[in-house]
Amino acid sequence: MTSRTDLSGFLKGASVQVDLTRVLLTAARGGVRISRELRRAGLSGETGATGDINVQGEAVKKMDVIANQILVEAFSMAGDVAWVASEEMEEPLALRSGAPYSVLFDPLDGSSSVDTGGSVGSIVSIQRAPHAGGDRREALLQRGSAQSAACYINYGPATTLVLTTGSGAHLFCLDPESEDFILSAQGLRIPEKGKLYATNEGQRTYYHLSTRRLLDFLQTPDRVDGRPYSTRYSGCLVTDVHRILLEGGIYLYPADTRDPKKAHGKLRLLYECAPLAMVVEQAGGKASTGLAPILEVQPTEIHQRVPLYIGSPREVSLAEEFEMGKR
Ligand code: AHM
Ligand code: MG
Repeated sequence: MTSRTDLSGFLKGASVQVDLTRVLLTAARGGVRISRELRRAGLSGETGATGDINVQGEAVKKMDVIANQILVEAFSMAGDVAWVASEEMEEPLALRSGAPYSVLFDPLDGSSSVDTGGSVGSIVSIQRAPHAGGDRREALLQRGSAQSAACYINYGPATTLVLTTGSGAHLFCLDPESEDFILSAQGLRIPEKGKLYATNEGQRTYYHLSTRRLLDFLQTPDRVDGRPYSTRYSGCLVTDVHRILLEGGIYLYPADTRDPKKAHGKLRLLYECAPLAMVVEQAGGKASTGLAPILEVQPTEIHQRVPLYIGSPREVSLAEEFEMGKR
């Protein structure tokens, strides 16, 4: 039998601080429980919508609520977590005064795919909590570059977890029997250039001219440059970014002209874009708003949205050139 390294053994071997290790293991255990619930959702009546609309103005799925409860409960019992903030909660929740970390998460990304058997994900950002606790909003509004760790879990044909603590990005697969995450690839490297792009092109009419010109470029044949690109879009950010991390290319959810209230696109900075940016950058990729690095954006609100261009360095730099009007 080949030797296996589980998540806990990996973090120990990598000399990750003990308290940060506990928080990451808590996130992973939450992911195992969510994975279990997802597999049973069709049998236990956990599909469909609750009828509620969340703080983002989006219909809440039953599995959104369950996944959120699982993570809030897990971090509540962890002891090392001062605050949690979630896509599904209007306000952050204070857990333990003086604890070293705050955790921000999207409990079930792409949840509209649950009822139709598509892949979904969880995204987790871990940042240092300020010593004195501080005002709840101020304390959590940290740049992505200040994150202590970030991870995502992709619930697909297999459940996979990719994490970083700032020393590379590492891939783990869930063993469904032992329910351990087993190291599958250490020090992931995203291809410098890819052949795929992921975006909701049905909304192209609403994209700014600069973005439409970028798409035109990606679609224009050029054998030497490897164009046209192919589209792969699942409707789940985690799944699409995971594919791009492994195969190269670019995911974009740009700003658009459709809804003045959402002039910055759809995706949330603190618990979607920043943690994915940390993971992808640790694998040698890039993440940008089109104008600036995602990790350098100073948040002003918990549920702040930003345009996102993420993936291989070549394609993200190209997208920046279009969005900055250099091409
Ligand atoms: P969610 O967190 O409410 O699921 O929203 C985020 C999702 C992403 O996973 C996905 O890439 C995007 O929204 C899809 O949006 P659209 O339907 O506009 O393409
Ligand atoms: Mg999401």
